[in-house]
Amino acid sequence: MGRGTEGENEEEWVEEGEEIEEYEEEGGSGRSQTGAGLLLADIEQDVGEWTTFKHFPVATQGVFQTTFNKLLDQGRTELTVLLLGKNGVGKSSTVNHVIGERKQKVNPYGVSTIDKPTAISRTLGEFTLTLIDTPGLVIGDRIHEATLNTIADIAKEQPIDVVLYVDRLDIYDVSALDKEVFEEVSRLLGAELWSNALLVLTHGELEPPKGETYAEMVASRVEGLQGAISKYAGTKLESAVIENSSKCARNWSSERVLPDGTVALPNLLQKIVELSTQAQPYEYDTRGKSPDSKNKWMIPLVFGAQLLLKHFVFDKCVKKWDIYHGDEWGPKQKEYKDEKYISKMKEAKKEYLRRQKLKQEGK
Ligand SMILES: Nc1nc2c(ncn2[C@@H]2O[C@H](COP(=O)(O)OP(=O)(O)OP(=O)(O)O)[C@@H](O)[C@H]2O)c(=O)[nH]1
Ligand SMILES: [Mg+2]
Repeated sequence: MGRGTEGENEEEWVEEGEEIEEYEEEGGSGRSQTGAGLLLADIEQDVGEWTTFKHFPVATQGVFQTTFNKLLDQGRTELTVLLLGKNGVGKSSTVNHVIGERKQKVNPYGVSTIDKPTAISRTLGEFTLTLIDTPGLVIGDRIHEATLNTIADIAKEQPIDVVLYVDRLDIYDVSALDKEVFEEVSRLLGAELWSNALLVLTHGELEPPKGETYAEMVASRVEGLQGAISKYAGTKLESAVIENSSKCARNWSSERVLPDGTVALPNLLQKIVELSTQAQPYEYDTRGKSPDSKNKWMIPLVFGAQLLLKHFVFDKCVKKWDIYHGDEWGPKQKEYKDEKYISKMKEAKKEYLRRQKLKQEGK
């Protein structure tokens, strides 16, 4: 195993703490289509042949081809993957890593740009892979709802096969902000999104703390996030670790390998494809999710339930109450049992009827 950039036509890596360089587009495959042929007005799309594919290590190319062929055998010619996560966790770096181009702007950690979501599609033979990169989900210490709403708009028109929920491996706790992110994602996009989600942990080339193995360190980070997300997802998300740095250790085939020997990129792609064959694509369904229309669809149901409740429960209770306790003139009324009172009432009624009769006879 070695280190360095040989073997791949590497993107220029923006290491943490480095100055942001003016972003330059990689020559070659992509044609930027800003404004034309967009999925939506507020997303940029870049579509092109995957000409840089040949720059991947040969072994990686083999895994990608075999994996895409599996989908083609099932009649699937496209795979759409959306990346989601807080700011600076490595979403754009992961996009660049997977397509093998320095396409998406990568910022030093802590410096965020509120960009539009960008869809990058690369076609290899009959197969097209689309990656949708999104801006970070947090502004200051608040959730960036506008990003989530834009994602909802995208997913209304473009079914998403797999969502990559990206976070960093080298953070050891699940914060209150993380929990808020999971809650808001579930509220605004619908908890069903998690059925299509894979947990992706960047910064995978990490030394475990003393007394812990690499596998234990990864497991504890994964379990922490899985636990917090499962409150909404109902299940534990599958996970994959990735190292986006070009300085990562490599195997004999020049592929980046994690400290536990996992060949990171092919492993990520295989997990993505596996998940895409297990779950129906995620499509945003407006019912009950947007704050404006939230629960409106329930109104007729609630009205129906109220009618049934009145008919089967409330009316019956009132009737029962009347039978046992009597209403104003019911059988349990005190006066009702008073013989004198009853005969007095009877007399009054007789007198009333007699007068009515006389009135009718004109007397
Ligand atoms: N060492 C290492 N650095 C990484 C890795 N992934 C990303 N980085 C660095 O982390 C910083 C942020 O990466 P980005 O890809 O811009 O993160 P992002 O999630 O797209 O950020 P926003 O778009 O601002 O939300 C950059 O300095 C990257 O170079 C990784 O796997 N390993
Ligand atoms: Mg980014």
